[in-house]
Amino acid sequence: MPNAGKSTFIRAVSAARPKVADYPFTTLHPNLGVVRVDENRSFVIADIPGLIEGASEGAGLGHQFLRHLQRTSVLLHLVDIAPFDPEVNPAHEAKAIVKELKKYDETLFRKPRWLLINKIDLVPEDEREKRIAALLKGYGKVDRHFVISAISGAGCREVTFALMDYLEQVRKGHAKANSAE
Ligand SMILES: Nc1nc2c(ncn2[C@@H]2O[C@H](COP(=O)(O)OP(=O)(O)OP(=O)(O)O)[C@@H](O)[C@H]2O)c(=O)[nH]1
Ligand SMILES: [Mg+2]
Repeated sequence: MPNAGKSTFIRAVSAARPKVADYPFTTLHPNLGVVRVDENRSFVIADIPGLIEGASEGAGLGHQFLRHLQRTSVLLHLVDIAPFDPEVNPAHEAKAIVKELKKYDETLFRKPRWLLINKIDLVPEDEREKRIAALLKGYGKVDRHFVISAISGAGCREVTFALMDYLEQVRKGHAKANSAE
């Protein structure tokens, strides 16, 4: 979704410096960043414009860039766990995006997808467990999930290490980058 913190995340884990702002559709083009986990191990990450409901029919911008994701090994779905509007249900929003992805391209839908539950810093500590559980329940099946604060960097290194390990498995042929292949 727009405003979920995708550009903030790529800034946290790479040297890429895309614009970050508190309004939707800040990112208009994909940004690439190199994530270096140590001296000899790195991978490339792409930040794309946010998707919205109706994207597969042309609403918003994100669909124009989904084709750039065809060759990626894993998708990261950034979800804002603390939307500004308390009426907004993060699980509903997130599922709507997954539906768009499926409508747009089944093979993207079937790619490994990790859920990054972002903006945890905005949730009071005593509510975190409950809100995370509700999001996971509402979202449905997910390969892996991480709880992060892209703005403070909390939890972000764990994501990059897990990604690096996973990509090394993919490169060795031990894991599938795309279950449709
Ligand atoms: N409190 C808090 N704010 C965050 C976090 N991550 C991002 N933000 C804020 O959320 C707003 C949107 O962040 P962006 O990184 O621009 O979001 P985006 O997903 O790239 O948005 P689009 O490019 O419009 O699709 C900015 O005001 C960020 O500072 C976080 O972990 N915690
Ligand atoms: Mg952005």
